[in-house]
Amino acid sequence: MIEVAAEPFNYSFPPDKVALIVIDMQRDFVEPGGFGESLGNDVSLLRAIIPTVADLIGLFRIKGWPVIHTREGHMADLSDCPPSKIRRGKPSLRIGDEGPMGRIMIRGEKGNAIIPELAPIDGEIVIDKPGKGAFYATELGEELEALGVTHLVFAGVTTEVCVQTTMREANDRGFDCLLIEDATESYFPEFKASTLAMITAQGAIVGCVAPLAALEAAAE
Ligand code: C5J
Repeated sequence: MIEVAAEPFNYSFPPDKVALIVIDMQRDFVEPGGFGESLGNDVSLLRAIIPTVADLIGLFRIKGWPVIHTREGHMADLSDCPPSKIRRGKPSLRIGDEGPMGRIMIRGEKGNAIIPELAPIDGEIVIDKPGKGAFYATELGEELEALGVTHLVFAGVTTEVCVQTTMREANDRGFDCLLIEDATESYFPEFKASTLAMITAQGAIVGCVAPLAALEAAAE
């Protein structure tokens, strides 16, 4: 077992049963001109974590531990996008509209791609998800079962939406979860802080939280 100094207590994982899930580090959320910015958000906040996420992915690759990437997006005919989702918010561009990086939040468009700095390499699983959670309407559960994974490490954006939704369901499904706090971010710093507190409250009700340095030190 590898033991990481974490909150609210140390997080232990078997190195042959761990995987990293990098949530939605895609152009639509992280780059100017995407869905995130169309909602009025400052994407520079999210861009700040890119080097840390890259280092985290690098650690998993060096160790030979699985890396799984997710992308939030919809089919071109929007048949997997509930009308309520299209109506939400007050974006300057709605889901499916033509934007500076192709149609907003549509699979296969430039904006839906994972940013080049964190691009998946051959053999890494990429999950296309229509919802906020990465288990809903995807093959993620089956992929994890096939890998024999019991422990999940999380990174990505946004902390309180897609990261938290996925981590909560992973926790319900019996995975032992760790969120890398400097490899996740929100457009709203106060929401990130609240989410970290919610996750670790009540004896890690959703999971543990640690900085990348703690995982790196433990994995040496
Ligand atoms: C959002 C996400 N915030 N990836 N998506 O709509 O968190």
